[in-house]
Amino acid sequence: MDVKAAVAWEAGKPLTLETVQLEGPKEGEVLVEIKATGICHTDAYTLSGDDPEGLFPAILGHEGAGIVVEVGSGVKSLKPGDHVIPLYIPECRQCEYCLSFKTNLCQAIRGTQGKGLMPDGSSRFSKNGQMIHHYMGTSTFSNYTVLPEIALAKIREDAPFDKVCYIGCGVTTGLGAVINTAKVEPGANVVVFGLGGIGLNVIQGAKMVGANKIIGVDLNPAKKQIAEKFGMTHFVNPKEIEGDLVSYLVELTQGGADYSFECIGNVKVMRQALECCHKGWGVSVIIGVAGAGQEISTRPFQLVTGRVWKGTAFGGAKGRTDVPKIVDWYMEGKINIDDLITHVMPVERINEAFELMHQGESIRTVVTF
Ligand code: NAD
Ligand code: AHE
Ligand code: ZN
Repeated sequence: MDVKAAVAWEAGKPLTLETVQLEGPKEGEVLVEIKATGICHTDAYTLSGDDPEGLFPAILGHEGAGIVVEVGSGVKSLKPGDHVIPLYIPECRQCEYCLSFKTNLCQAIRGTQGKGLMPDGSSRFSKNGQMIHHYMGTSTFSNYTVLPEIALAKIREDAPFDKVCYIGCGVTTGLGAVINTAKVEPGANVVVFGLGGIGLNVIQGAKMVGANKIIGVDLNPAKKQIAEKFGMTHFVNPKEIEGDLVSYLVELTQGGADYSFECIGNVKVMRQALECCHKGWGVSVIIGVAGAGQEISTRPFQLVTGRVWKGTAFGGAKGRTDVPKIVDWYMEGKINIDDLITHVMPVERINEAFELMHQGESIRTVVTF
């Protein structure tokens, strides 16, 4: 069928809105009509050319929500009409990783997904016979997309697509980093580096679990007001600090953060995030994604003296199990998504959405089809 998609033809170039061809679902696959999708910094990262797994041409996008249109043979858990959120980390419930109950990193289809292909090794997208890659197994910058059944979370039908699409990445990543990965306890002091679409959800999660000091660090002073609304107790702009930022944060937390989160993708900041943690027990969680060739470093002494460096993907959430619950939290008013979606626009204006992110003017932009 012909579908409407924003295509990334090459790194560093704007997306172009095109009519492309999409093949129907094969065995174990599902055709989904995407109703809305958020723009995450990871989409911009891959488009920039910094992603070592970045492939072109591709249809980017991994923060969507939509409706099942058709299912391929063998699909049991979904039917046409079901409302779904695509998962860039699937949950097969069968692989060694899923069965370990130690990680959310289901590996059932990771190999082909990283090559921009469906599990059978081919792409469903093309333009006049030229193959176009899938992205993160989701390709939500298209009004229709095909996904494996194991990469779809079924959600309640009264949830608005243009809000809950954000649960497909940013909301779950931020809340999950606090709840699943760090397991922040009531009374803990928390430092969050980067108050964008992810960091503000870390703040929301820290407030939810009863953290004491919730310190936000960002170069953009405009982030202070919104972060306070979500529970930040102290704002630190590194440009306004005299002297060393790490020492400043250790003093502000009277000994160091119990938990810190890097939500930027800057390896220098990752080091600061580790080193501002409390001696003996502080845990620093890396969420930000850094470009090809970038490496983190610190003195081993930082770890010898009890600080712990961890990372998290999709907040440690198991998508088919956890995403429907987070949708319920939103529908029950337990979490705030609406105030983080600062812009909504038709897909025709998708390049403007990237621009707003780069200018620091949006938290999340959602594009609709
Ligand atoms: P964003 O652009 O919305 O937010 C980034 C924020 O960092 C902005 O507020 C910016 O002002 C601030 N910032 C930039 N440089 C800074 C510095 N040196 N010091 C302090 N603040 C600084 O991005 P986002 O969508 O929130 O994504 C954040 C990061 O998380 C990206 O690297 C993204 O790729 C990554 N990410 C990872 C996962 C995961 O599963 N691990 C999921 C989603 C996003
Ligand atoms: N191809 C990138 C990987 C980037 C990355 O770490 N992605 C996260 C999700 S970011 C969502 O906004 C992730 O899920 N990682 C686990 C995985 O298996 O990719 C690179 O840098 O190589
Ligand atoms: Zn994302």
